[in-house]
Amino acid sequence: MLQSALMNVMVKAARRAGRSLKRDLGEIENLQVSLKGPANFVSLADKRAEEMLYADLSKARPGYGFIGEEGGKREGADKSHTWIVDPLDGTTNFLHGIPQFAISIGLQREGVMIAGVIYNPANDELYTAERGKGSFLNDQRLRVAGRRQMNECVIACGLPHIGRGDHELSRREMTAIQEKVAGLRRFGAASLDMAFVAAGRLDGYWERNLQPWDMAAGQIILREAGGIVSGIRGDDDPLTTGNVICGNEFVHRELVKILKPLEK
Ligand code: 2AM
Ligand code: CA
Repeated sequence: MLQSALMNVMVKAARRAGRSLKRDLGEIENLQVSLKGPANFVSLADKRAEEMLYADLSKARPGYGFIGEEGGKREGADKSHTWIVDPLDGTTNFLHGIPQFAISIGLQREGVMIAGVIYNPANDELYTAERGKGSFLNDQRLRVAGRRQMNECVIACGLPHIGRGDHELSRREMTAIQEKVAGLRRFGAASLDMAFVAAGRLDGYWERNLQPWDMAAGQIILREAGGIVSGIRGDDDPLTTGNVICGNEFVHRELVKILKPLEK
């Protein structure tokens, strides 16, 4: 696959930070047995990965703004471009040695996502997309699944964490969806859930209370794979509302139909 200069920069940065996370994952597996656990170690791993990404991306594209989960917003001289970066999405999985986590890098120009990379270093799966050029998993072109019967669909969700979000609402949502679909899943890394929908592994996905860096890269990867992405209301922007529903056109519409009325 011929890669643009921009995609080269993003992929190289993701792979370097990914090598660091993968080394740290090995260490974490040893720390599980200690009483103190790996929590502090993970927080360092996370920060180290973000600093690597910031160093590589800002060196290659000086002046672009940078929004990262760990370091907050860093302004640059170029006001039209902003990186939106999660150095470690799926932190809880990583902490427990579960190999479902990723680095997520999105690039926004004038408020529109123009490129995205999601990389899981544990299994070396690299998802990429640029506006108008399609989505890829490694070298393979992606397309969302074509299912139109909800009872054949496998749908993923996210659940609010302890002390966050509306747990009662999430239970109502799960009950409503569970009764209509072939399978409900909860993987714990929003960026990869979106990438899985783009790859046709999942038919749809929804979650509330997310941050822009959880979804920025996923949004363009999904759209370039022919998927529909919105907030829970069906026509709102997930990066603004923090809520996301995605799937093919049919599944997206069905999920909105089921979930929207549950909001009070
Ligand atoms: P994170 O691992 O980078 O925090 C899991 O449902 C998804 O929710 C993950 O993508 C996770 O990203 C995200 N998330 C957002 N806010 C969170 C929080 N306060 N605690 C844990 N996960 C959170
Ligand atoms: Ca995240």
